[in-house]
Order: sequence, then C-alpha cells, then structure tokens
Amino acid sequence: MKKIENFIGGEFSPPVSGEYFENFNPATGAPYSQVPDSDERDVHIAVEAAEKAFPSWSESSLSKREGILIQIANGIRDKSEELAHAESVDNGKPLTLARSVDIPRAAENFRFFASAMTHFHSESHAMGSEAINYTLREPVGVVGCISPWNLPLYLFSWKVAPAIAAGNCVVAKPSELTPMTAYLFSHICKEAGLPPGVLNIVHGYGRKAGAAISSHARIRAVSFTGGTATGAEIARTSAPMFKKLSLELGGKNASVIFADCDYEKALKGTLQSSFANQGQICLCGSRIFVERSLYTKFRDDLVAEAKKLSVGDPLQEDVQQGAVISALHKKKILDCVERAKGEGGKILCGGSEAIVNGRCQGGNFVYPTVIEGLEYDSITNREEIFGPVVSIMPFDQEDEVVNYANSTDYGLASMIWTKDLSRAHRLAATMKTGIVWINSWMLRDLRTPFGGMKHSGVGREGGVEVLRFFTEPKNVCVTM
Ligand code: TXE
Repeated sequence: MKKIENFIGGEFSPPVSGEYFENFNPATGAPYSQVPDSDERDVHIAVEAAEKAFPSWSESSLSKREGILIQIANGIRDKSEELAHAESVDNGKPLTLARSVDIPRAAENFRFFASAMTHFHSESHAMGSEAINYTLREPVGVVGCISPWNLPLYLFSWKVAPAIAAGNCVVAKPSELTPMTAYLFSHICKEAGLPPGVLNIVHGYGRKAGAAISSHARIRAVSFTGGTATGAEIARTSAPMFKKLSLELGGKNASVIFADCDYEKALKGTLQSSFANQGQICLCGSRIFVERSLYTKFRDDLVAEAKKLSVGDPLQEDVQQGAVISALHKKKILDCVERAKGEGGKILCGGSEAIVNGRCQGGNFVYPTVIEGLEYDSITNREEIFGPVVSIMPFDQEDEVVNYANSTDYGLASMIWTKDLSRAHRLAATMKTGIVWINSWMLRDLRTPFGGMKHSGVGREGGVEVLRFFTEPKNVCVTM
C-alpha cells in the first residue's frame, strides 16, 4: 500500500507519531494508501520551516516567484494524466471529469496567480500639498490553508497559489479523505524549484492536524473551504487569536427557471448543476424552481435526462456519475432522502444506492435523485445534502421565487435562466448570494470575487480579493 508522506522544509517525512491511517478508494470501498496521522507536533515543525523560509521568499522578486509558479503549473500539466487518475481513484469522481476540469484548473490556478501577482497594485491618497499616503501590501507571514475532498487539487491549489504568489509561506492540509494529489503535487513543487519551507503539507485528520493549524499562534491567517460546522469551529478558535480568516462554506443554491428561457440550454445547465461531481460541489443547484407553465415539461425532461446518466466505475470513459466520497457520506445522503419522504417528498427518480457490479461492487454509489412535492422551507430545501439529490418545485410570480430562493441560511450561488434581460438583472440584484449566474453555471473567470454570503462564508477568494486577503495593508503618510 502506498505510503503518503508529509512535505516539510522541502523534505518528505513521516509524522512524528509514526502512525498512519487508511485511505479508501470510494469506488471500491477498499483501502489503498496510508495517510500520516499528523498532529500539532508536525504542524509546529512545519511552522518553523515556513518561518525560516519567509524572509527570503517574501523579499524575492516578483519575477522569481512568477517563474516558479509557472514551473509548478507546467509540472501539473506534464503530469496531468497521472494526477487525473489519482484524483479519480482518491475521490470517486469520473476520470473524464478529473481530466477535463480538476487537473487543468489546478494548473491554471498557478498560471493565473503567477501573472496576477505581477499586476497587483496598491493605492495612494494625496492630501493636496500637505501630504501623500501610500499603501504598502506586505505578505501576512505564515498562513494556513485547509481544503476539502470534493475538488481536491483544484481547491488546494486555489488557496496555495495566491498565498505563495503574495510572498507568504504556507502550512497546508488537504482533506484526509483525498490526500493523494496533494502528495503528488509536493513532488512537483520540489522539482519546480520551490525553495524549502515555502509550502509545507501536513497530512492528517481535521480535528487533529487541521485544528493544530487553526490554533497555532504563529499562523497569522487561515483560508478554509469545507463544511459550515467546521468553519464555525475554526472561527471559534482563530477569531480570538485575531487571525485573518477566509471561510468558503456550504451552499443550498437555487436554480430559477422561467418559461421564456432558452429551453435546451436551461435543461442541460440544470442537469449539470444538479449532478456534476455527484452533486458534491458547493456551487451545485440543489433547489430547482420552475415557472408553472413550464413546470411539467421541464420536470419530466430533467427526470428523463437524470435517468440516462450512467452511474458506475469512475475509471471507465463513458461513466458520468462516479462514487460519492465515503460510505458514511452515502448513508448521510440516503438518510436525507428518507427525511425528504417523511416531509412529503415524492421520489421521481433515484432515491437509492446504486449497485455497481465487478470491481466496484463494494463502492459508494447513489442514483441521481429528483424529489418533488416539498415545501420551499422544508428541511430538505434548507439543509445541504451535498450529493446527487435535487428538489424541484413550481412557482407563479417573480417576487415569490425571489423569496423562495433567498429563504435559506446559505448564500453562495444562484442560477437564473431567462431570455428577459431586464428580469435577469433585476433578479441578480435581489439574490442574497455571492455569485449569480445568468443562463450558465460554473462559468468561472479567475479574476472575479468568489465566495458566499450568510452561512456560506466570510470573505472572498479569487483575483484581487484573495491577494488582498493574503497581504496586510500598511498606510504610509508622508508630509510634503
Ligand atoms: O468536511 P470538513 P466534511 C460540506 C458538505 C459535507 C459537510 C461535511 O455538506 O457533507 O461539509 O463534510 C478539515 N479544524 N462540505 O466533514 O470536515 C478537514 O480535515 C481544522 C462543503 O468532510 O469541513 C478537511 O481538510 N480543520 C464543502 C476540511 O477541514 C478541520 C466541501 C474540510 O472538511 C477541522 C466539503 C477542524 N476542527 C464539505 N475539522 C464546500 N464548501 O465545497 C475538519 N477539518
């Protein structure tokens, strides 16, 4: 069984405890690698390595940092097939998805922030002839990055790339459920010439290694993506220590479909937003509101398309739905379906475990599920399920659907499908979400602010926003 190693101070090392735990392949249910069970001692060693690297890295020229980030991007590109395969095995997602989305995007994150940092600038404020203020943006220091399992290398690199581009040194922890690509990536960083200690990767459980990152006094900022409950716990630890915090949390996103939409586009987009990555993307649209005059047709077509999605071995090229992340998560999803039934929901398709024969018979598969007949404010429509499960409902009035869409504690993304441009802009302005897609889903420009309102998080990633997060502004006032 392959043994994953920590990457600290440019070297590969076992955890101080010497203990490892098993990493399971979600598609087969079998353990296939061993993960270091790191604790606060490993995190502390990583912090010391990061602190040692910081003076030289933070003062290195932008062109040096840019060059190394581009080398890392090239390294990911050159190993993309190996990484895509590893991501599929580790996470259960279709290989075709890892190959077309996850791994290219991880390379793009490095390429983008290599360049973005060279365009980053700060402000000056003149006070007539009396004085001028200018703002310096200095790297924060040692920062922590904690990432989830749903888009493993994609989200890990989305945090690490801007952090190091801005001159910080990082202690990072990928999810214990999907550590493999971060491990392979640590080799890429070494080969790319990233100086020792600039990026340190500590593997292990959230409650141990993750908590040690959020509670370490010398880690000055924490960027986290994951569950809302975990985000609250990290905030409880970090806030009294006055750490900078960026929290990207859950979502319960609404797709709002008007009768005047481009029908084929809306149907295809909604199918994708419902079931991509087995519904395990914080941006997935799990509540679908359809204008009543279109409701029956749209519902029937969505159900027909959902039934056509091939569920099976993620390594097979024609499979569209792979495994969900774990047996525990599968149970959570199926329990949510039972709860929906208890709330009066009617299962139009799916609603059960999918049995996949052969190599994957011990895996964690769930059929794409569409539920009808739930109240907009039912628990099913308020709580994140994070699986291939959507609820579909009709609406009559624009005001009514705005109220429905905004009725959850979450506020990450919303999707509006209409050809009426005035209505689209009007609705975009009323949505209490950090992201609004009009006639698309997951169309991403890395320069834009990314993140959510309400319980979907605090702060924004992406473009200038994240470079501001990973730097401290300092105002210098000079009298003339
Ligand atoms: O994520 P966790 P879980 C949602 C989704 C899912 C739920 C729980 O609804 O069902 O969250 O998923 C680390 N201190 N999302 O429990 O635990 C952990 O090791 C510091 C939404 O698997 O939040 C991992 O690296 N770190 C989501 C990371 O946090 C801690 C993506 C995320 O794991 C920690 C994933 C602690 N006390 C789940 N506890 C999204 N927004 O995309 C855990 N971790």
